[in-house]
Amino acid sequence: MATERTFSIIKPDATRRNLTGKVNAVIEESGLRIVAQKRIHMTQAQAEAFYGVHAARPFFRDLVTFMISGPVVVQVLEGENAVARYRDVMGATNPANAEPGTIRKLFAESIEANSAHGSDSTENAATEISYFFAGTEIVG
Ligand code: IDP
Ligand code: MG
Repeated sequence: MATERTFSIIKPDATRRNLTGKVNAVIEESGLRIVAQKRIHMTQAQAEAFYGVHAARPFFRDLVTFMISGPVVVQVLEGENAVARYRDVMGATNPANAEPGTIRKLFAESIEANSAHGSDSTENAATEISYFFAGTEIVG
């Protein structure tokens, strides 16, 4: 299996509750490496563009409002099969359906305020990483 990179966001519900370190501990204990990381406050335009694929979904406006409600931590994670592995480490979108020990089961407040984002394909990972990071900011 190849070494991959995936894109992660620690969402505003988690930064608000001072959980950045606890989320990062779950990531690192899974074996994934945090090879880039910064704390930012997304603009509305950034959040709308990032979640543009969901523009037609009924929850889109609320999701954008939530994502700009406070700071987030954007990250690049690296490891074997990182895209699929981080999806497993995060758990199901709805924390009620997430496996024990996953970030969303441990920390999420709701299906919307679910503490973490992770790319769903290697193609989307590359797009999402380049949206927030310059190549020189990623240090394996
Ligand atoms: P994912 O984050 O597990 O990939 P997506 O379906 O891509 O889930 O949805 C993106 C984000 O939109 C979710 O992480 C969550 O914050 C929010 N979301 C998804 N479904 C719902 C919903 O039914 N109600 C409210 N928010 C939702
Ligand atoms: Mg998704």
